[in-house]
Amino acid sequence: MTGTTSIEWTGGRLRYVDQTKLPDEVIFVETDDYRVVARSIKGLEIRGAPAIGVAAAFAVVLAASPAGAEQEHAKSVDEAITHLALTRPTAVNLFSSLKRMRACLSGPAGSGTLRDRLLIEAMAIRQEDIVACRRIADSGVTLIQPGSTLLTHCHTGALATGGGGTALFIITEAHQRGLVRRVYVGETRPLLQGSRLTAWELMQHGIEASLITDSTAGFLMKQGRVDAVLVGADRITANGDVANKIGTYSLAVLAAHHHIPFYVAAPVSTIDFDLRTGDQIPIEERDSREVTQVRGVRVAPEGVAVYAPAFDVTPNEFVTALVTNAGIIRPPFADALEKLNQSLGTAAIT
Ligand code: RUB
Repeated sequence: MTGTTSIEWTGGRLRYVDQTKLPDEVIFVETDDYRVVARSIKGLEIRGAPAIGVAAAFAVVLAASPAGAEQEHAKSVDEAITHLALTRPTAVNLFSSLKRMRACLSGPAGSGTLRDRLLIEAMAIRQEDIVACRRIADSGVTLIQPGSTLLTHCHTGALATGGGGTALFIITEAHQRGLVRRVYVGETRPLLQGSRLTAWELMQHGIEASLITDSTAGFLMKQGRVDAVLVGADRITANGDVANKIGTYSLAVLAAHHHIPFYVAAPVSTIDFDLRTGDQIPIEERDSREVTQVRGVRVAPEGVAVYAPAFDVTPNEFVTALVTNAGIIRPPFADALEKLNQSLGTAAIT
């Protein structure tokens, strides 16, 4: 699972790894039904902001099944887009992908069938993500000092994207260049993406990794055992505020207190230029059982009240730099992102 194809189009069907079963089992789901993909996104079988965007794009293609008239396709594609948009609210990649897929409905006459246009667009979204991940890794690695001990949170590797990953791709690239001494991985309660996915992926790469409980991070930093923190993002607003997995904000505050650089790696497709600040980002709340149970075993009293936001927002003042496929962006973020947005109007960044 360290390759670059966690989501594959197999000529009419979508094939992907069920991430909820990892690391115990590597189970592939193969389907030609967009509703199955939507369920998989909601249930975190497919997760990670860019991967959600790529999977949703291919799910829309599935809605235009080969049989049936062009007009019926348009109707079911419209329904599929509406259905998929309701799966997860925070990662903006879902919505930007769906917007691009919707634009195919009004493609120029003579430009192939609707299904052809949708497939070309979905392939383009995935290809852009592959290239974006590569660029993020190449830029990000320049920030890593030789002999570094790094801390990361949640999972930002190949499984979370259409390509090689974001923050975790920087880490594996830095390791290949001999720059990384050790990686600390926060387990990422409640759904354990850190322990189940990141620790597993790092071990597959042969990288020295130590798993910590999320609450260990502060003590680790106080002991001088972290040289840099690297995380991904689910949505970055026009002022550089960052929504990412719950627990990211705590790490950012701790890193600032200990004068440790805090880097956020994400493709430009994760930036929502339409939102001014992180306060405007919709934060998903998850089912209380994800907190009261660990893999189906109850670990809290029956009936206890739960608050379970899946993400938090880190204010831009705690972010040292954003590592994107358009390069490394440093404060003041509002100005830098405004310039980037303007340049996007004139040249496509892949
Ligand atoms: C995933 C998560 C990841 C981001 C960033 O949350 O918060 O850190 O998606 O990933 P969930 P990337 O597991 O709830 O989907 O850096 O690859 O964009």
